[in-house]
Amino acid sequence: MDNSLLIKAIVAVTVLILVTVIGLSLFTKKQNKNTILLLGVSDAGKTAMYIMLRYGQMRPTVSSMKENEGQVTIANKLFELVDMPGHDRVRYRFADFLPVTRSIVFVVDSTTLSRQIRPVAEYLYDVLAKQVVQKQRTPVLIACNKSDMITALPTEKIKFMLESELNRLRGTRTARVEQQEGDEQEAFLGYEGEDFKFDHIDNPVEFESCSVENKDLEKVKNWIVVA
Ligand SMILES: Nc1nc2c(ncn2[C@@H]2O[C@H](COP(=O)(O)OP(=O)(O)OP(=O)(O)O)[C@@H](O)[C@H]2O)c(=O)[nH]1
Ligand SMILES: [Mg+2]
Repeated sequence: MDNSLLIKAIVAVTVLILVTVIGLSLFTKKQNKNTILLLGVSDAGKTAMYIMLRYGQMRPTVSSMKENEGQVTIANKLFELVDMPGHDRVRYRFADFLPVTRSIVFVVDSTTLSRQIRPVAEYLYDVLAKQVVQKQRTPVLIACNKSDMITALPTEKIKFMLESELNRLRGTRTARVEQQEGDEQEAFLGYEGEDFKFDHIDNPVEFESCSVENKDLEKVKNWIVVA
C-alpha cells in the first residue's frame, strides 16, 4: 500500500471514530436529560398534577413522604416525571435528580402565597442557587396552581412577590456563603448591587397559571415540550 492511501485510510478511520463518539455523547446526553422535576412546598398540588399528567384524572391525595416517579407522554414525547414531596425533611433529595433534569416545574398554590411567601421563596432560592442548576441553565416554570379559586393571585403579582422575597433572602443568605465549601456553595442570584429580578439569572424562568382541578394544564404541558 502506498503512503497516500495509508494516510487517507487513517483520516477516514479517525473521522469515523470522531463522528461516532460525538454522536453517541449527544444521544446519551439527550436520553439522560428527560426528567421533569415537580417541586414546591407541601399542598401546592404536585401529586395532583403528577396524577393528572400521567392518568388524565384528579384523584384524592395525601401529603407525600416519598417521591413518585413515572413516565408521561406529552405531544408524542416521552418524559420521566418526578413528584418530589414538599415536606422539608424529604425535599432536599431533589438535588439527586438535577444532573438528569431537563426542566423544573415549581408548583405554587396561588391562593395561599401571601401567607406562605417566606417558605416558598426559601425553597425556590435553594433550587435556583444550586450550582448545577445555574451551570446547566435548567429552565424553570413557576406553575401558579389552583387558578380555579376566586382567591388565586394573578401571575404578575406572584412574580413580583417572589422577586421581592428572593431579594430579601439574598441579603441574609449571601452573608452565609463564606462558610460553605465547594459544590455545596450557593451561587449568587442575579446582579450584585441591583434588586433581584428573574431576568437577571441565566436560567429561563417563566410563569403560567394552571388548575389541576379544572384539568387546565395546557400551558404547563406546552412549556414542558418546548423548554
Ligand atoms: N382548588 C384546587 N385544589 C387543588 C388543585 N390542585 C391540587 N389541589 C388540592 O390541593 C391539595 C394538595 O394537593 P397535593 O397534590 O397533595 O399537594 P402536594 O404538592 O403533592 O403536597 P406534598 O405531597 O405535601 O408536598 C389537595 O387537596 C388537592 O386536591 C387545583 O388546581 N385547585
Ligand atoms: Mg404530594
